[in-house]
Amino acid sequence: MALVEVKVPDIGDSSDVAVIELLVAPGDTVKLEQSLITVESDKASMEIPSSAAGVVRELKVKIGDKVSQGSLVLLLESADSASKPAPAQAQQAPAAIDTIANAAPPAAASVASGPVEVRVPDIGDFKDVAVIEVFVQPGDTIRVEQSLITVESDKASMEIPSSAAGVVREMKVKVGDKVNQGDLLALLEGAAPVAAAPAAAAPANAPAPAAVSAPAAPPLAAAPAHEPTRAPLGLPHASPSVRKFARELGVPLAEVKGSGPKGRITQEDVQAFTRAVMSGAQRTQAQGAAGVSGGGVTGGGELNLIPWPKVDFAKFGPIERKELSRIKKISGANLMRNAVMIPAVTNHDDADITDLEAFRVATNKENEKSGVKVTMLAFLIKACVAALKKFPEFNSSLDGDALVYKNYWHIGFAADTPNGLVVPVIKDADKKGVLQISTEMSELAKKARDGKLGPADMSGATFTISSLGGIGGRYFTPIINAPEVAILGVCRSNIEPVWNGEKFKPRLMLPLSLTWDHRVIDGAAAARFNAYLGQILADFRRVLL
Ligand code: CAO
Repeated sequence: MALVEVKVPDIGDSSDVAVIELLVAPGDTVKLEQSLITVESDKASMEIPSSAAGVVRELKVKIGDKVSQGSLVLLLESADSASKPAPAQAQQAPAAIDTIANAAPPAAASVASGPVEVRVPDIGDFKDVAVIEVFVQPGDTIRVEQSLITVESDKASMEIPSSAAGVVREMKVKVGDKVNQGDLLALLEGAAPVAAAPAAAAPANAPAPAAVSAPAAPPLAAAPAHEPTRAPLGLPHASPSVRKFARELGVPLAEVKGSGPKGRITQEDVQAFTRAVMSGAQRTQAQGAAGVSGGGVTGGGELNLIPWPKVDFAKFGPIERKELSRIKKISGANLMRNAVMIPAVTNHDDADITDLEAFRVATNKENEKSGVKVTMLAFLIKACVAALKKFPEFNSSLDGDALVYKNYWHIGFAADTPNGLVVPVIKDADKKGVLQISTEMSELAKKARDGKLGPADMSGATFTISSLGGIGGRYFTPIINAPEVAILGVCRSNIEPVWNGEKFKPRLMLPLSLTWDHRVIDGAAAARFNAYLGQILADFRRVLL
């Protein structure tokens, strides 16, 4: 067990930058390159990554401290005695961020006549950074250096300023686009020439750079057509990791009150906001607009819910309070939205899987040596693909007044983990055999239990199956995983007496519960889907038809 000093790596010209956030505490296990602290200069927020993996023994900085390259951040107990003070890769990250923050961009070509192109300046090593906010719109008059957009990587958020002044004729990017150096951002009219470029970036919500080194600030080219519709620096004040956290929870950051220095929004603020919304104590603006506020439905469609009951449980007996896991917080917010917003109906049915179960048992016997074990869920995935192909609206999503039919069949399956429910996805299940699906399922289920699923493992599902068959139960009403439009719940199969026209025969029956979105699917279609699924499971050769 070696003790490793983790220091601030090369952060370029920035020195004496303020520590505004501590992202780890003594006792935490950190991975190589995991963000340890957030620092803020007058140009950018940046997260300082760890140069080694291990357990934090002691933090050597606190909020408000000023740090520079070489400042000791923390002491780490590293299992790897060969740990170097700072692997090259880890050293690079903040340096690159600094490049973004300070590089003088090759500003757009600036000519007085005709539209002027404003492009993304030099943003160092960063590629494909996401546009998370657009501050201006066509018709806005902007000054040189005025922030046009905010981009965000996983380590920094930064505002991209305009290299010229003028009236915005056209914005060439929108929220969600990925941009790189040189990409066209906007066309300006009546723009004045610019001698040199402004600084490349300013931190989200930080004060605007006081002065630009090179250019003689050009005069505003024209009288304003109208002022921009929002303050250019109105972006909520939060670090990239807090922004990411808020996005995962679906929390509108602009509505969260920051309790950190200078009103900065912390992770705790986002959690408190989520708790308040979940408990009904607070509404988001979107909920307000949608009329979701609580209990019974009034004539106008407003849900006038009474507040969530607040009970002092300790009055009745001993209690213990435990924070919900991160997964539960995220899935809770999603489940809540899906339960409230989707007019969902559930059909229950049974499928005769007597022959299929015999085939499954025989297959497992044959494959004993290969180590691939097939459970009923793998057959169900394959059977659902066949049913989804026959009833394509079950494999669609609502987009306003239109339905988007997907010509790919990615099946999600709910997996129970110590930290809560996750839904890994078997991609292109139509192209895979039951053995391959079983292999992928067990790999994904293991990753889920180990907390190692990445976003790619859990995205893109077109339909979801939630199987409680290994545990028990009879029927249940699963909640649709929006934007999907249906979900199949499966419980434990039982031997039951089934009338064959002459006598009762013992058959293995599998309980199916199909929940569907009534805006997209009708009851008759749902009954047909279940019946067809039952036919396939009763005679799996139908999958080939
Ligand atoms: N009927 C009877 N037995 C069943 C069955 C069914 N429908 N489905 C599975 N089984 C059996 C399996 O054959 C296996 O038996 P053996 O141990 O004798 O071989 C046993 O139950 C355990 O199966 P499993 O659960 O490990 O495997 P699976 O492929 O069925 O499911 C997974 C995998 C990851 C989906 C499951 O482990 C899981 O997490 N299920 C919970 C999902 C959940 O929480 N859903 C609720 C969502 S709503 O809150």
